[in-house]
Amino acid sequence: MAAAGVVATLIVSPSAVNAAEGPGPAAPAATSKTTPLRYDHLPPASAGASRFVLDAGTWLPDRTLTYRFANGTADVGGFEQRSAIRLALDLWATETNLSFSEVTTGGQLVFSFVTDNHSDGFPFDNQGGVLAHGFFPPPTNTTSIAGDVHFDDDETWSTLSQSSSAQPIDLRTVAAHEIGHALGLRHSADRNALMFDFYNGSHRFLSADDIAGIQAKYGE
Ligand SMILES: [Ca+2]
Ligand SMILES: [Ca+2]
Ligand SMILES: [Zn+2]
Ligand SMILES: [Zn+2]
Repeated sequence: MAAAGVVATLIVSPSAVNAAEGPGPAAPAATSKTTPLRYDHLPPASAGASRFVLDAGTWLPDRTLTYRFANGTADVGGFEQRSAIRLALDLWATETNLSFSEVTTGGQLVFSFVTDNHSDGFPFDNQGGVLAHGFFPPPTNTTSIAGDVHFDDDETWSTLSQSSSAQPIDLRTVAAHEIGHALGLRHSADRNALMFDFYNGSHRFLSADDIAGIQAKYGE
């Protein structure tokens, strides 16, 4: 976790940072619980894009990445929530030559549940709206926050499959999307991709576009 006061780079360009921090025209309002919700503050794929978009960050040459659970949510049991996140990691590991190893201190990908302002410059917004966020790898982020995933604990989290964007929110799906960012994928322009920017219920698989993206970055 970053020290208090550190403003991390969740997104790359200054214009994108401004869009994330203010109610800019590019940020659609998605406050109804029955309409798609934004996974995170990251901007959509730029106009003209048609598929996955790679961030410059990468964990290479590392191929075995470490992860840690910093805390949990009270919404579901500890075993179930950890399993959901491990299954989300496995989605990506299956399609690449990356593997993930759990650690109890440190860790490249650190998962935590937080609310409101949690000292990284990207405060959460109560229930609805933004669900989570994930931080790109180095060198996009040069502090330990690189690779970390924060879940908004003002959402009601579930480990059961969900057919809409209504509460509760499918932890496995949101974790899988944010892990995509933590590995260096930006939002895809492909509406069928897990890495499309809106959550509309469970998406517990990688689409062809997601697989093409992660393999473009890390190989098969
Ligand atoms: Ca980290
Ligand atoms: Ca929220
Ligand atoms: Zn996202
Ligand atoms: Zn955060």
